[in-house]
Formats: sequence, C-alpha cells, structure tokens
Amino acid sequence: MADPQFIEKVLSGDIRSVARAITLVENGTAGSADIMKAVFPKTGNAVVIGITGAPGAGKSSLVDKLALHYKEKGEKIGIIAVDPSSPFSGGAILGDRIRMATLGLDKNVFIRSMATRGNLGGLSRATVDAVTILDAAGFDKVIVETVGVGQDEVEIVKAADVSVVVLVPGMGDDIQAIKAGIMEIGDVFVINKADREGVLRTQKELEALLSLAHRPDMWHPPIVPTVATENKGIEDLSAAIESFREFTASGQEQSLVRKHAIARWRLTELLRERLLADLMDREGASEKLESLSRDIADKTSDPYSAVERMLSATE
Ligand SMILES: Nc1nc2c(ncn2[C@@H]2O[C@H](COP(=O)(O)OP(=O)(O)O)[C@@H](O)[C@H]2O)c(=O)[nH]1
Ligand SMILES: [Mg+2]
Repeated sequence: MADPQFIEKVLSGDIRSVARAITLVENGTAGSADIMKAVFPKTGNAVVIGITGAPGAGKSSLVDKLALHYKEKGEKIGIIAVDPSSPFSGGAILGDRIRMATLGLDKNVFIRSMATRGNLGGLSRATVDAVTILDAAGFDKVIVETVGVGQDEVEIVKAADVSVVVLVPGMGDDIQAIKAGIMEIGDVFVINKADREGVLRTQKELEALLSLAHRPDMWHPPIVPTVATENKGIEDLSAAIESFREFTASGQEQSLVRKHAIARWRLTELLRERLLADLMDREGASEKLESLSRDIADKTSDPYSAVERMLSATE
C-alpha cells in the first residue's frame, strides 16, 4: 500500500510530492503501482496537449510561451519534455533549469524531463504515467513535448487530448515530418518560425497533404503560423487547441473510440514492460541475454532460437 499521507500530498498538488511520485513511477520502484492505482481514479480534469516536431522546430520555445499564456489565465501547467536521445538526462536537466528561469520558479508551473532508462524501454509508459500524476494533482494543462522521431513518441502524442505538430517553413522539414509518420496524428498544425520566408508555400503544401488524409472524425486540422521567439500566434494556437477540445467534447462516439484505443495501447505497453521485467528478474537472465547475444553476433545461434532459450524456464 502506498502511504496515504503521501498520496494525499500528491493529490493536493504539493510539488515535491508530485516530483517524487513521478520519479518513483519512472523508475518502476516497488510501490509505484500502488501510487498509480491511487491516482488514476482522480484523473480526467487536465487537458493533455502533445507537441511534436523535428529537433530545432521551436517546440520548447512554443511550449514555454503557451505555458506562460495559460499561467496568465490563472491555470496550473505541467510540462513534460521527452528526450529519448539522452540516456543520462544531464543536458535535459540543464535545459529545465534554463526554462525554470524564464517561466519563473512557480508552484503553478511544473517542468520535468523524461529520458530513456536502461534497456527495458518503458519511456512511453513512464511518460503517460507522469501525465496521469499531474492530472490527478490538479494541473489544468499538461503539455508533453517530444521530438517526433520514434514510434514511442508518436504513441505518447497520440495519447494526448490534443496533438500539435510543429513544422517550419521549407519543404525539407515537411518531408521529414511525413517520414516520421507524424502527419496523421496532428489535430492542430503549427508553422513556427513564420518570421522566415516560405510560410505561405508550406501552408499550401500542408493543406494539400491534409486534404488527402482521411480522418475518421472528419475534423479539419487548423494550421497556425507562429513566431515563438516573439510570442506571436500563441493566442491563435491556444484557440485552435480549444476548438479541437470543443469538437471532441461534442462528438462523444469518436472520443470514446479514441479513449478506448489509448487505454488498449497503455495496457499493452504495461504488459510488455511487465513481462520483460519478470523475465529479466529470473536468476541469471542478464547473463543469459548477454551470452545469447554473443552467439547471435557470432552466428552460432539465431535470434529466434535465442528467444526460445530465453523463454524456456529451465537453466
Ligand atoms: N527565427 C525564429 N527562431 C525560432 C523561433 N522559435 C524558436 N526559434 C529558435 O530555434 C531554435 C530551436 O528552438 P527550440 O525551441 O529549442 O526547438 P526544439 O528543438 O523544437 O525544442 C532556438 O534557437 C530558438 O530560439 C521562431 O519562431 N523564429
Ligand atoms: Mg526542445
């Protein structure tokens, strides 16, 4: 059982307790399942906004401005930056400090970086759990920033209530985005760095692409030009996010389908992680993994035979 006093503090929005809960859950520490069980029923009030796009597109700048915008409206904002590229989040932590400085050390703005831990994966599970904790802790908006590269991140953004895809003027970046498979997931598109040339052309290209896409909910994703560094277009972005929220609120059926898909994905992720963790907990499992990996590399075994040997309970 999780300490009820600790849970109470998390639910009341106590920043230190929230941070500790996220760390415990991120590390999968004993007792973290109890924390999640206790907070889950208290969720559902936060608007979760996923922001994705290529590195350097201006996501962090945009997230900071958007957070300021919400903060000025008297809301509590949680920001989670997902950085799978930094296994040791030293750089990410430094980034957080800088962001804290601009946003102000404030009990209404909580910033946290998530990085890949070990080789068991679980980044997307940990991120979605962190979102759950912030939601239960009374944050009005939870913004998740990811570099739109891996499948994990696409899933994280899909799990948000509103997914925002950030592009910049110029053809190259658009193609990159399509490759990464993030075009289909955008509920709102931003063309950031609109102070640069080619905004209109990118907008036209994007409109053409979107007109080919078929969304089951029939939503037409708005395209919002912004200049994050000059705080331009932030109101429009906020309005576009809100309009999608209103749209989903009116379409009960589609939003249930979406919720169901997210729940299934979440359950599958957790199962995957648990099953792997249970397997690796077995006596000598790490050594076995190492030696089988060597065998595959040496071609004295193949991955399929190796996985069978890993799974066999004997040895
Ligand atoms: N010219 C211009 N530069 C921007 C704009 N938004 C962000 N930047 C700059 O682009 C760089 C990358 O921004 P960042 O927010 O870190 O991008 P991220 O990697 O997507 O999070 C930084 O040097 C920003 O100052 C913008 O609207 N216009
Ligand atoms: Mg960033």
